[in-house]
Amino acid sequence: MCNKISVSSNPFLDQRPGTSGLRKKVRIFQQAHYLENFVQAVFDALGGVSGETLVLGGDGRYYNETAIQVILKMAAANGIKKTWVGQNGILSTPAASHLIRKHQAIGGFILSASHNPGGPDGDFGVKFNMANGGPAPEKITEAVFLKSQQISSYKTTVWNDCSFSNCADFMLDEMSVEVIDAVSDYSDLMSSLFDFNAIRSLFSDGFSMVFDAMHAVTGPYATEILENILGAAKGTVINGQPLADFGGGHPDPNLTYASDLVNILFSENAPDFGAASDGDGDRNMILGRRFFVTPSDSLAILAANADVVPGYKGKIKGIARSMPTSMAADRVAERKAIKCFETPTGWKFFGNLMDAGQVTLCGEESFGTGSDHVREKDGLWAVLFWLNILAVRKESVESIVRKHWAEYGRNVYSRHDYEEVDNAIANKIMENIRVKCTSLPGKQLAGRLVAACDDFSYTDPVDGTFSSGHGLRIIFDDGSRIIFRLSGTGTKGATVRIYLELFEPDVARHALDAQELLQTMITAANQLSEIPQLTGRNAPTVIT
Ligand code: G16
Repeated sequence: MCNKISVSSNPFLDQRPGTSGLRKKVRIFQQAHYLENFVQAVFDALGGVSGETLVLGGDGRYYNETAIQVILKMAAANGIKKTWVGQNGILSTPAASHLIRKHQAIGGFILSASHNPGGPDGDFGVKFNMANGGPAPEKITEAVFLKSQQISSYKTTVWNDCSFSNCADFMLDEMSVEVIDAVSDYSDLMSSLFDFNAIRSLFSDGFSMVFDAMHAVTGPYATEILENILGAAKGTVINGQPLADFGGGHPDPNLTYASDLVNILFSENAPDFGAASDGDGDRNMILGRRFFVTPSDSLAILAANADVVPGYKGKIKGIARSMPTSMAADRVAERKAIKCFETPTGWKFFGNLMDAGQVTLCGEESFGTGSDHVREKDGLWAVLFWLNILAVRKESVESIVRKHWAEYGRNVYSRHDYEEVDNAIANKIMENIRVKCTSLPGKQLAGRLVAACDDFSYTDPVDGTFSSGHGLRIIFDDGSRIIFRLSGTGTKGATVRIYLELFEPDVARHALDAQELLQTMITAANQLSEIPQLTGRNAPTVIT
């Protein structure tokens, strides 16, 4: 008897992937055929997947398991020969990227809405990563969208739901399924990159840290690597149990949402080091004792200190950063005479550069750092990189950052987010700025001379693909920048992001607070965008 069936369906008009896959409210994904249509559109856009291997897992949020059952049955009906699934359906995004590469899969579905809240009223997401382990590039996501608009049916298998609670092999119709413990694969990869013995000694010498897993996917990975393998004190990992609704929290590792960690690190008896990761384990926040490291500075510092890390010593071919990320890393690249690339926001733009061997380290201001060990940003990897540096340099986080600023100058940086703005108002804000920008070059703004204004576009240096509309830039003659951009990852209204950066070479001023140093630029950005008038808000939702 044939268990494969075809089910009739009609297109949904809203299945164009954003910055990182298709992210929507859970209730949207729960509509009949919604998930199925998107998954079939992916298989169709790939030109068929018969005989191929697939990786499947998610961050464990609400709807993860239901979606896995759906996708597995569809994978079998579409002719996939083997699927690797994370135990309990859980894989962190970097672990999934690693498995795709390791098993030479055609790609993998990663089920996550990253740092967005979960639960029945929260968000869900589906992202497809390609055979290189990285997020599908724009030409594929556009092809998926087109297929989703033409769809009339999808393929699935009539089969009972499977269990993923134990590591096991079984057949789903003609497809082999292997449920694996992804933590051990990932920790092996980490031990091949970092000096685990040095980090073990650091902890045995009394170094203290707190890692906030935010009830998201990194808990089991962090507990195994930090506490069990590296010997950090029990209890180092807090909020370590993954929960379908992240304990009601917002699993976004920044100063606002990782407040448990921030309170500990800014308290009287703060530990030496603090870190957090997000819903799917690809983001990271780094804190020293009463000290916050901006993601842009973190990238620059990892690059500057890469030679103390075994997996990277003498191996940094180049660095890439997204356009709104501060130019701190550019200074390191210049000093080390290595290439530096500026890409649009979205990890998918780094893939070609890494595949072509042009860059080793990549980073984004949105708490993303990673390297060519996988094709995703990697939260725990960044934490281990920092631990390796701390183990060798034996200095505090603050001292390492201040010495870095003293050597290279400080790229003072901040991002102001206005979340859940009405879409029409957000578009008006961007349009206002766009119009004003045409006459700004040559004029003074925030006490600086405006050198240029544009809407950032990018031509991929490897395959020549052109991509536009990635953010309005005001660039001053001293290199300072104000950038306005709409987020591509929100699921409710629009998020307006304002990125502010200035260069401060004067060490005496490095001790000052970033908001204070950026104040004239903040005022200018508000006046130009008219955000207070148009939104009725007098402060951003989140400042990082
Ligand atoms: C995703 C992308 C990142 C991007 C971030 C923010 O991260 O992978 O490359 O920087 O979104 O994007 P936006 O500014 O458009 O909201 P994640 O961690 O959400 O997958």
